[in-house]
Amino acid sequence: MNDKKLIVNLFLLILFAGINITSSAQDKPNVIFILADDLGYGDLPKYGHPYTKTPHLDKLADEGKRFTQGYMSGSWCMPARAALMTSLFPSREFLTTFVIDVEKPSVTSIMSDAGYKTAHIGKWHIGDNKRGENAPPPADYGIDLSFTTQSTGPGFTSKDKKKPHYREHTTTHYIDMAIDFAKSHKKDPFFINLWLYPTHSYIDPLPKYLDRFKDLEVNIDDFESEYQRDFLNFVSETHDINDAMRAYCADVSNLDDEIGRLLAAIEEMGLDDNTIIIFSSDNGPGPILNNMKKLRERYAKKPTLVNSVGSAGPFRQRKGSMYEGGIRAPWIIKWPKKIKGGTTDEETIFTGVDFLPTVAGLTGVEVPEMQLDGEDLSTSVLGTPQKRNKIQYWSDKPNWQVLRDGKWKAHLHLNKITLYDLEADLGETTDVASEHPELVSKYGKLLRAWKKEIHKKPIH
Ligand SMILES: [Ca+2]
Repeated sequence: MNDKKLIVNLFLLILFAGINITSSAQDKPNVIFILADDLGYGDLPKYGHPYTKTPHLDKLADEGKRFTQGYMSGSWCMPARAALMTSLFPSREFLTTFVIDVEKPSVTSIMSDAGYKTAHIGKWHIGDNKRGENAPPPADYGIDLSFTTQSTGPGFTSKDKKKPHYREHTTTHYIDMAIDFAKSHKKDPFFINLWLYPTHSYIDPLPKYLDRFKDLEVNIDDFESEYQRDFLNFVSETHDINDAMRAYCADVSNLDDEIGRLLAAIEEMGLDDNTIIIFSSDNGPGPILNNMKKLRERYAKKPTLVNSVGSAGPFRQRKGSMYEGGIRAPWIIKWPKKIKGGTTDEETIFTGVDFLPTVAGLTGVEVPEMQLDGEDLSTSVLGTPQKRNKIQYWSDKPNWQVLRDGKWKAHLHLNKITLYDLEADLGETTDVASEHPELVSKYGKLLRAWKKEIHKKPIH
């Protein structure tokens, strides 16, 4: 081979290698993970809400897959979000440090290492200087672009926060940023955490969304769940339930319209077919029902709090609880290229710690050697329901641990074991522990061992 031929061959080799890299990068699906805040399991029409209107999220479900046995791995913002990022139960470390360990892999660092362009836009709340000393900024977790609240990274100024309807305008701003990020990385695979504010209190809806619900008259009996009816009756004692529900529905509409705008932009860019869109919420609906007297006083003082009239669907309790109402979450996943639209998975138990390994599974990204409390459930996303291998645990408080194993949910609360059959009793109304001594013994051992393992250090 003469020199000229060698140069030509080398050139062709480099050219084809380049093409290969480009085509494999283009084959990699993009991922956009939209996380709502305090939106209840029962707050979308697809999950049974009688009044909210969410045409864009309905369409997402019609074109994707909806899970009905979905969870978060924490019952409030911080632990739930830490679990999504790390695939670790938050009570292992996070609930003592309030910072996710920057030395350990996170979903964003893993995606970044695999060649993805990564963004985190919206709430962070997994390490700031309020809770968690010297918390690293989001950029230290393999995130190329971050614009966040409750973090040590860039975000809105205190002047921005004083503007009218600041909270509502954050959503528009974040959606704009996500669209711009997708536009700038049309040719790269990208991963976006888009963690939006609605429907966390305080709600101050924009007039155009309130207008949509101005004629809504609430009939509390329209809610099938006795828990939700009891809660709405409690709110009605001090406030006009129509006003509260109109405001809440307006907030959900605002969220839905903005998500619609993002989905339309992704379609316009021609990225729809190979972009995985995931939607969920970080915990059950607010408020936390731990002290009704205090709550009544708080509502009287700050009436806008009353707008938190979200629904946990058929589940017991709300945000902050280890009952299902605190931890169940809607999960909707759309990926036109691979997922059959309009399907519902009612069997797979899908939790927050499964997010990292499942995203890796769906995108073909290798997970490094690391501790994982979740598992890759991509088979259930792409095909048929999947039986999980790992029992799922929760514990946001030292005196309350729970586990889910198949249809069974066991609680170790104040040193007592209770057992619920979630197949027969979604609302955890009937403790069947006395009928199943063998399960009480098995789960009691597991929960006590779990408690011992996670509470070597004091929690909170
Ligand atoms: Ca939350």
